[in-house]
Amino acid sequence: MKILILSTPVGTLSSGIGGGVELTIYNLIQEMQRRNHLVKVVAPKGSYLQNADIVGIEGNLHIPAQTQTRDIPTVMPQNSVLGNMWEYARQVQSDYDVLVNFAFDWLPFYLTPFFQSSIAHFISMGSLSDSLDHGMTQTAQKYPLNFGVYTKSQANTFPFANVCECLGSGIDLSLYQFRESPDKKLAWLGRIAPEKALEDAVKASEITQIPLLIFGKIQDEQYWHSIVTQHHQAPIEYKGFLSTIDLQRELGYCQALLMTPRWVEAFGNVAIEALACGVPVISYARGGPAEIIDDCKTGFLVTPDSIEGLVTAINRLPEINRHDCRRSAEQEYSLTTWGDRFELWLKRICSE
Ligand code: HBI
Repeated sequence: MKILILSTPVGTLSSGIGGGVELTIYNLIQEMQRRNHLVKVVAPKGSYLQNADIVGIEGNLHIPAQTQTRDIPTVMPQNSVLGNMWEYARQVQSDYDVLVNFAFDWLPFYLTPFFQSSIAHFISMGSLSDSLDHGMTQTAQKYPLNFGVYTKSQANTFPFANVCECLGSGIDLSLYQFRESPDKKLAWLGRIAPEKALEDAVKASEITQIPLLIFGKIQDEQYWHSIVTQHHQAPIEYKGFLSTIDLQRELGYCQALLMTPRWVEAFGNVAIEALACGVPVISYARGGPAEIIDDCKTGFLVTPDSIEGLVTAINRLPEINRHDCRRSAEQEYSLTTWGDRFELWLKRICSE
């Protein structure tokens, strides 16, 4: 197949602003190229990914949807990079068998019937706004095969849940080293922004006095600053936004990964990255992580927003066998298994 991937308009690829979508797009390129498909990516100018053929497009970035309230109207910034990306796609569409949209924005859904080429929509988050839900639902009614999501719990946040193809996720397991014996420290990993509720993990670290290593892009400076000032006693250490190789090396020495999503996390790639290193995952029982963690076997599912629940789970970590964590990543989340599902989904859309 000849595949054109259209990225998220909130940031350049490799900036970290795109969160899990950046990893998903990177993995999709690798996996489809490995299967001898031709892959090209359209993304905001300045984007970079290893061995990817990227067309950089000028224009203004979009506001991240998760920072807005549900009732926001559809907004198109002046000289929108998304508008320019889809104008490019319109011009070249006949060179491709399928376009894969990763933007969580109204425009690509609205444009679908205007294009001759098939457009596969990969939805990267749970429902965030009524206007976008409406736009997506209208397109889903016309193109019921064309909506891919990570998980069932993510799909269930949308009115068109019944037509969503649950594709899960996957990582290149060869990049992650299993580590048997950890140091006495915990990890938190992700975009540092309010919907990820880092403050809960910091409070758990304060109570247990176990050092917490924090990895990820500081997306909301003010939010980060408020955490640091309110918890200056907490044994936390910010490690920055690391490459996969460096991240997995540090992550592997942790007793567990804490996941504290305030929202319905669509998947939680960080969970399978931890499992791949043999690191158990303790998470609020909501969204993607609740479908990834095998409770009491590869980690613990905790009552959402309960700090004491996190602390109780941390004290139960000796019950977990770290080999079970690595094994579950190998069985469920290899790149090839995920690539098979994604390729099949695209082939079905091409042949419709
Ligand atoms: N917000 N408006 C908008 N558009 C996106 O494509 C988008 C977003 N917020 C976050 C996001 N995409 C993804 O990177 C998430 O997976 C983090």
